[in-house]
Amino acid sequence: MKNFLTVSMLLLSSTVCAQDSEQIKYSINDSWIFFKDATEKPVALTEIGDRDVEIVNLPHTWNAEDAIHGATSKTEGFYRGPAWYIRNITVPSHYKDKELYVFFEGANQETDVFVNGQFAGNHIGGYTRFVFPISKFVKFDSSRESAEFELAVRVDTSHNLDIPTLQADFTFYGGIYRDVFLVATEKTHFNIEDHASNGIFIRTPKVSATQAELDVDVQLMNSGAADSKVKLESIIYGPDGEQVAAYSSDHKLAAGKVLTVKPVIQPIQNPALWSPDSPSQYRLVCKIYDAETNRKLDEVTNLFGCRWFSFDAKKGFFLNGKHMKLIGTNRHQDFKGIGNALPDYIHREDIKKLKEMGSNFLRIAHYPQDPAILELCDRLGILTTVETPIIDTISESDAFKQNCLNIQLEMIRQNYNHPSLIIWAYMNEVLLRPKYKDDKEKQKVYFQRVYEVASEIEALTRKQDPYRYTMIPNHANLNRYKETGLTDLPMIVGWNIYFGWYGGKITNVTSEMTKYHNAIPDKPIIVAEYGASADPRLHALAPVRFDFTMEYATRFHEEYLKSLANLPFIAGMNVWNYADFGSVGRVDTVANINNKGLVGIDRKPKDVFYFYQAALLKEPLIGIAAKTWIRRACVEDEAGKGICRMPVEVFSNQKELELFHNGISLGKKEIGDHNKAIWDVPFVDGDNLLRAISTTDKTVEDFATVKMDVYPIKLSNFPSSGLSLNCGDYRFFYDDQIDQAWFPEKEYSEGSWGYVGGKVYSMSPAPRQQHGTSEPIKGTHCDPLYQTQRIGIKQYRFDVPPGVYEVTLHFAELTGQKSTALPYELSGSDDKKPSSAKNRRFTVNVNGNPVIEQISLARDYGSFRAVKIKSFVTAEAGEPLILDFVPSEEDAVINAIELNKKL
Ligand code: GCB
Ligand code: CA
Repeated sequence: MKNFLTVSMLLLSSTVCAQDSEQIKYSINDSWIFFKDATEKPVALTEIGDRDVEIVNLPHTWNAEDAIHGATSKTEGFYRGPAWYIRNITVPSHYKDKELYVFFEGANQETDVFVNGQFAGNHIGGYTRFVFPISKFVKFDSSRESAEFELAVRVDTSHNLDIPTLQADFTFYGGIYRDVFLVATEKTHFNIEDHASNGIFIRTPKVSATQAELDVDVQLMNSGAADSKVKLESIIYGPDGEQVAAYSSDHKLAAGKVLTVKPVIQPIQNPALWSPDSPSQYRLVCKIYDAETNRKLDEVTNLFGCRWFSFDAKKGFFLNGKHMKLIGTNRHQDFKGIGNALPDYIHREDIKKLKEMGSNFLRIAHYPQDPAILELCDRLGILTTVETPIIDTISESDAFKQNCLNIQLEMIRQNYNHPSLIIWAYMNEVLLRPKYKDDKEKQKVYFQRVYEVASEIEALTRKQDPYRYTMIPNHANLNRYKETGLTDLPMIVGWNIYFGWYGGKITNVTSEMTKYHNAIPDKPIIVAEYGASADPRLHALAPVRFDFTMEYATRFHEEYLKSLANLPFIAGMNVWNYADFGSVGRVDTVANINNKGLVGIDRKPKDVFYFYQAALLKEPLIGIAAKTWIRRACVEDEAGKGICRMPVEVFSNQKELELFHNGISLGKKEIGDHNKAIWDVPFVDGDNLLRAISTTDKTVEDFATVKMDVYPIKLSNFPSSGLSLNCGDYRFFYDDQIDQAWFPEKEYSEGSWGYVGGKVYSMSPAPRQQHGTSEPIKGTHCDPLYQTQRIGIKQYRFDVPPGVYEVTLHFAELTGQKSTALPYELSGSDDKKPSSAKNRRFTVNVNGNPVIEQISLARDYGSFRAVKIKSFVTAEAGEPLILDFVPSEEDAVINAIELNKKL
């Protein structure tokens, strides 16, 4: 251990005596009776009657299933409303001398708690913790060993104009979706009633390499009816577990009161500094003893770190005097199939993954998350910013403002001691959808109100915590935020930018951000969001903006990382988002999912994850991008050779790599721009094993297996996989549910196969996507196949050997009434006017015989619905298979085709 404090150090011997007591805290997550019901009065277990109940364990959300509609609708069936959780709790009789609490880590969004039918408390806000004392509602009978009580919890997610979040691009899963605990303390204890904190607030106002000053508030609470005298012990342990110092003080506590004391703590000499590379944590253990009996009444441990940091508008971020570019991601808190009701294991795994990716920064957005998140960031060394969920818009009511302030205060009090936490943020893109578009005067008043609410939150935050920074993250509308004053208020301005995704170009990032910096030259900037969607099922060799391919997302991030890392005034940057997340109301290639994650909602890495890992991680690493695209279809390069060359990108932080394909070396390559090397791999039909190896520093390798369906140019040898063709599209599609690879269409050429005539369907005027539609398609999970279409198709021709063939034609009418407007639109809106479907009618003849006659997609199936029609044809020797599309009204269309040989 470093320098011991000798002057004020007391040698305390805390011999444990039999009656010693600490708070008892255990989860009460299991076996709750759950039902949806609007009643406001608590229902007793005996009164449940024939209600439709379920027995559930916490964490729980009632939206795990209805948040995922597949592609049936945008928000239809998504339950927002009240529901009840009820269970019985049994405690030992001696708890009658204790103070009982029920402690919630989070329930979305308004909660009322009743004990034995009596109201115990109400909490507003879906993302912060809360605690209610409940002793007075529990009846103890000393003749019995135990006491029982009924806990009834009403949770309500109804849209409430007074409660943030009002609207946002993520799913508002309802329920008690984090742990709930029963807490039993002695009558004298640390005050957990201060916004569900643990009653101890540690500040490190002045830290240097030689010394760290501590300023600690300890809140002692006497819940009893009599005054008490206590001794407070505060012991500091170093990162190595050795005791650094210990202090003791005596206090008198008035009955029913809280006393805040500041133990005199000497500065820590030569502190082990906390940083991402070396996240050394100190431990402050506080104990309360009964002054007379010396019985221990309570004990609480807090970890803290010694570090200092600053943001400079020109030079960026400094930690412990050293410059550091903050690079990382944002994170939402949901997971595939379980909504936001995550076991802590997943929270921890996420932070571990972020560390494995090499990131040093996390924006916990758009709301405070499970305690496990900050705990692990502290321990693994990831700097963080956390914020309250005031998003897109505000209500002008005083109740709304009050709720915002209260949630901000809860967030601060509950997360006060984390060394990883450096920024308190609030209000994400709050001017995205300003009200009163058509009444400029009224709008001005609204903007003033936004400013007023923001300035009160800012003042509260600075007062609560003078040693951290504040931030407001805005969308890329520089002038609007500047004019409203929202860029003046916080200490850091955050910008959420999507140049090259929703609009603009990725190559403009440098010039745009330079403009932003020059406009507000004295404010530190964090690019709090940037990202592009990627559906792991979609791939393209020449990707374009807004096409949802894995390859476009990789290009996007390569460009952003290069641009932003080179701008000294950008202090930090956070990818939007670490993982794909649920967003009821969003429609992209996967309905109800925002897929801008570096990993999927199931946490499977995408190519971009490996790109960042190679760029950021110090430990030797190789990541073959191909391993995320495990099943493909392609056409052989040369007739009869059975080989199809495709580029394979390999990311690495090593100098040189060698790639092997099915055991054969494809040569060594130097890692170039964007931490990668590219090989042209001669894929063969069936399994292709790729192995990349580097022996520069030490041996590192990575493997990938790609299963390829190589389609012959001439069908004389008809492939056993059949042909699966995605029409009107240049993208490869992989149906991961049934492991089927779809090849983008190709044009017919003599002796081969493909389409004749028609063009790629695109909407006019073209919205963000340059071809097809992004409307969800009903009746399929393969939306991208049906969202794209060849229109005006004349013919599909296959020069096949004789046999019986199965032809499956896939259609969807892409005109007509769309689903309801998005609750969230980033910049303006796509065409939302009701439009009627084209009344197209056409016949498909195969070798002259109609297999589909006078089909009208709109009339027979409706718009935006997948239609699959299968039929059989015989091709005689020397006879090709020709599908003629004959329109009677409007153009004929085709969205995808499958061809298989049966006999
Ligand atoms: C934003 C929002 C975020 C969205 C994101 C997107 O600017 O802050 O909530 O999810 O854009 O993906 O459009
Ligand atoms: Ca298609």
